[in-house]
Amino acid sequence: MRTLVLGGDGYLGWPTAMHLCAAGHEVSVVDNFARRGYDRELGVTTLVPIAPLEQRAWTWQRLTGRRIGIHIGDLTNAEFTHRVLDEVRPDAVVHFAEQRSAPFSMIDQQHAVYTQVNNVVGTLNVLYAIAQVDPTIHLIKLGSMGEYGTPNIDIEEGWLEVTHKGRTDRMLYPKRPGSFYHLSKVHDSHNIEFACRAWNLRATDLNQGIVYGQETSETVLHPDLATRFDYDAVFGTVLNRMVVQAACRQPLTVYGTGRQIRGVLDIRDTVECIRIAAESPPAPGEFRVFNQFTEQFSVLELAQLIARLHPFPVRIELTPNPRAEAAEHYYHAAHRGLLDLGLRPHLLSDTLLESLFVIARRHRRHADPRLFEPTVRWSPAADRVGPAVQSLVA
Ligand code: NAD
Ligand code: USQ
Repeated sequence: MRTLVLGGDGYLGWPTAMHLCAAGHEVSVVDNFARRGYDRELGVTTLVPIAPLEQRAWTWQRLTGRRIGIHIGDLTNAEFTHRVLDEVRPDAVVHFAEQRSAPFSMIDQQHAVYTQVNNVVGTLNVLYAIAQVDPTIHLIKLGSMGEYGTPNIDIEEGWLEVTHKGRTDRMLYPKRPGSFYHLSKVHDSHNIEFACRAWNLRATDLNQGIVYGQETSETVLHPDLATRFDYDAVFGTVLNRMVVQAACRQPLTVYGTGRQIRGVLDIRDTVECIRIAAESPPAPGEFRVFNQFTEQFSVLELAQLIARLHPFPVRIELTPNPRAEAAEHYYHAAHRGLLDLGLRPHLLSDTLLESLFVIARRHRRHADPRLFEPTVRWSPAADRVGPAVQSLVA
């Protein structure tokens, strides 16, 4: 297969590109290095050092004899996006290339607008490029479990059969997300479903849970092939953050009561889910949705698991929740689709012991404990509106 990975310099995009290449795909990646730019803006760095994209691809080719093509550019540029698809002519496009932090999208108006323009316009350009270059290309789009929010009914895989006043229809599952970032994913999902219906495109929307871990079979081959590992309060996700907090002998920051429940998965399962989805495409016109997570925990349970397994004593600290989210709620989400296609999940407790604690310990001297403190609140900052919005979007 020929596969184009958008966002191929990112935490998940780079390991996925190598995983698909190792599985025999002919792989090219696209990135505009926006993520490395957010690091500079926020004054944060990945715990594990990462090589420049060209060096990653060069080392990969030297070690495996397989080439990963690189295209540098911004998906919000329609002409660039169309040109890359036309040049590569892929069978599948894997789309990771979005601003993916909920706190980043809630910093202020400027960051909310940037997030939605970057994500929604980028995805629209990808849809147009596919429709114009070759409508049989399979779009595999990374969505988020957070699109659903925490409804008081079971969460289905994308679709819900609704009976209303005696009539029944199959409808997109109603969404109630918790940040402007998560909302951008909802807007994407609606745009993609419409393009499948109106233009007969084929797409898989992967509503992924929170990813943990840093190592895959390919990233461990050489330090140049490592992927990033964020632990700061804006881009660090809860599990990766808490593992680094434990290694630095700092308290684990549980927001609120810690009773909020989330689906999680190992980074090795992410890359495998993408391979599985790419190699079994949906029919033309189909908008297929999978809920991509393997286990679910409350945030407090995650902290307690880390505390129980960690080699040194760990303190858990309940801190006031900077986010607006349900403190306690029902949570039961279907996630059969990928298991039915053959996914064999890794378990969090094994990954903590075999890999995550070791990585955090090895790199803990690079960690800046000031970055553990949550800095972004969900209430709107009154002091930053107006012209700055334009500059970030531009
Ligand atoms: P990341 O920020 O590490 O990677 C995203 C990459 O896309 C970056 O390299 C960035 O430079 C690039 N990018 C962003 N906007 C772009 C644009 N306009 N043009 C070209 N490139 C652009 O994020 P990640 O953690 O690898 O996440 C990848 C995807 O998976 C995202 O869409 C995210 O929403 C989704 N996801 C991530 C997680 C997680 O826990 N990390 C969980 C669920 C879903
Ligand atoms: N949390 C803490 N302490 C922390 C950090 C987070 O208690 O130090 C809590 C948050 O309040 C939240 C939960 O942990 O309830 C998850 O937060 P997170 O930052 O790990 O995850 P989230 O903001 O939801 O975003 C991450 C990725 C995003 C992806 C999403 C999947 O950044 O790209 O879409 O996970 S999901 O959560 O399923 O929507």
